[in-house]
Amino acid sequence: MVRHTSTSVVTIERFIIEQERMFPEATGELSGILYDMALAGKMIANKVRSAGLADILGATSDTNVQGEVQQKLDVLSNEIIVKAFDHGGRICVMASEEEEGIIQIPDGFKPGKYVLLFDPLDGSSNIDVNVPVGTIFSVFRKITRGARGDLEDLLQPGRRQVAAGYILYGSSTMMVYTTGQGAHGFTLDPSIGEFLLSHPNIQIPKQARYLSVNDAYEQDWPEATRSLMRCYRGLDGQRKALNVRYVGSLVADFHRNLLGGGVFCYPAHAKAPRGKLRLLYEANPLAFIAEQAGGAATDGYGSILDIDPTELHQRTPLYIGSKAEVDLVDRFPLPKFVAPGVPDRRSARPVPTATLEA
Ligand code: AFP
Repeated sequence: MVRHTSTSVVTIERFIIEQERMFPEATGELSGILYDMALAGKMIANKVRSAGLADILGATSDTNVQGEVQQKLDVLSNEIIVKAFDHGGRICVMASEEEEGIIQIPDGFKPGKYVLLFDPLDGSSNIDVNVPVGTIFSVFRKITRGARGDLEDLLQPGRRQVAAGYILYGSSTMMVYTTGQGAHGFTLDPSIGEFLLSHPNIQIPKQARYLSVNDAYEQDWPEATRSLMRCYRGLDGQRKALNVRYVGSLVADFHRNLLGGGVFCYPAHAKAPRGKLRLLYEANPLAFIAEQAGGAATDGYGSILDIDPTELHQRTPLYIGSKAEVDLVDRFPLPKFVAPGVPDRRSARPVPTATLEA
């Protein structure tokens, strides 16, 4: 048995290689995607850390496809990730929360067999006040036949993800990812510029401590949502109240609940009938990690991972975290909010379980 000392640290590279060896047929391409994401994360961390110094704070005049004002760091982070992946021959098509359409691999570069979706800098409205932000990513296998990837490759149910993760730019920078073999966390050691294994095989505590929800929307919630929140807060006299913690930066809220036990809720409400968060860039990847850590994620009607997406920027209500807390949602029959013209489809197709490599 290897005794871990200060000189026998496990770098993210070593960990990925060791996981890859469990799959003799692995080509190393998925591992390459994870390294590239770790590298992009380090570059973004560097920009986030020096944001106040480099005069790159504040909003640009551009708005993204969701109609939100883009921060300069969103634009930079988006560019960093696109450039980290557009030439490596591993990815055939990408989609970003910050871009309206699909992102094709430029002519002259070979498209690969994987598909990447990402939110380059989630929670960016928090940057100006020095609150943690994060990058979230999701990887699928290409399913269409052409050399290039297309929309169909990007619109797959989350259950088909082969890898997903996030990078949290907090008091330290951490990367948490899964390839379907557990969820593992790595902390960036800035003195050597390496992500080191710090949280192997994360298990979300069964006993939840935290409730994360923005209850400024309470007036717009349907009655069932109000009752659910009263239950979480112990106001119905049935259980002990959860502590309320809400950063307003999904990665930070999710990460705290993943390590400490809890549930994050972003319900649908009258003014946001499908919620706010995006299925492909936020809910799916975090749901994959939550399930791998023994937790769960639902939109109130079924597992997030079984939703068959119809649009790139589709939104979804989200309840995610410790399993017992997420299961509680089923006891409160939430009214079905479906945007006009958008069928609310669950995948009827059987989907393969994620493995490290095809
Ligand atoms: P921004 O990227 O605009 O800051 O939005 C962050 C976010 O998508 C997610 O990270 C938060 O959990 C959620 O929105 C907060 O939304 P509310 O301000 O409506 O609570």
